[in-house]
Amino acid sequence: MTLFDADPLDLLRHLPGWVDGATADRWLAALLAETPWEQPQVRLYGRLYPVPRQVAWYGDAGARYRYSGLSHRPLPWTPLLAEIRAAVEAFVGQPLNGVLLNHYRDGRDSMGWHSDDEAELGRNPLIASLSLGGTRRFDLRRVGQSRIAHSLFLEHGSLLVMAGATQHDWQHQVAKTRRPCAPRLNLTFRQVHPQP
Ligand SMILES: O=C(O)CCC(=O)C(=O)O
Ligand SMILES: [Mn+2]
Repeated sequence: MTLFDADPLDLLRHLPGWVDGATADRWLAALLAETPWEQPQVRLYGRLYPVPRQVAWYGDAGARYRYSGLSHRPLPWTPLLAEIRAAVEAFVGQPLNGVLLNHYRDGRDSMGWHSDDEAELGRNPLIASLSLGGTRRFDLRRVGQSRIAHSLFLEHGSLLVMAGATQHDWQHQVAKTRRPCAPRLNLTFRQVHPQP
């Protein structure tokens, strides 16, 4: 069986409990403590706003990545992130040369509708997204439509793998919520092809 077969979510695999609870707890505590978080500013209608979450970009030397309107030089892999990358690469069977860490401190932190369609990800990128900490809802809608077509609850230790044309046909978001929720980390592993 291949990792991906037919269904609207055919290009998406959600694997709750991909990593055991004790390991997920260890990864969460260490990453919360050791990551040099940043909160980049984005320009919206001529004004600068901090993005509503904290981020960090790690990767192989040269794996520059553009997000929030700026090109980011990667931080070098830590032993822990190298360990997690090796486990994810072994699972998906593809190299992944960078990881974007997102820290959602509480329900006010969020990520708006977008596709991961930056040029440096190539045409049909495989993106492997590990969730640690509080559960948050991950919504999907078709490009050009406002209706949410699918929602997934991304739990502690789950892996979501997006592949193929997901990023052409679909957008995703992690919406703000008024429900109390524990801090959440999301690690999206990507293969970046630096642009000239
Ligand atoms: O936090 C998530 O689950 C989604 C993160 C995401 O979409 C991204 O980093 O591009
Ligand atoms: Mn995304």
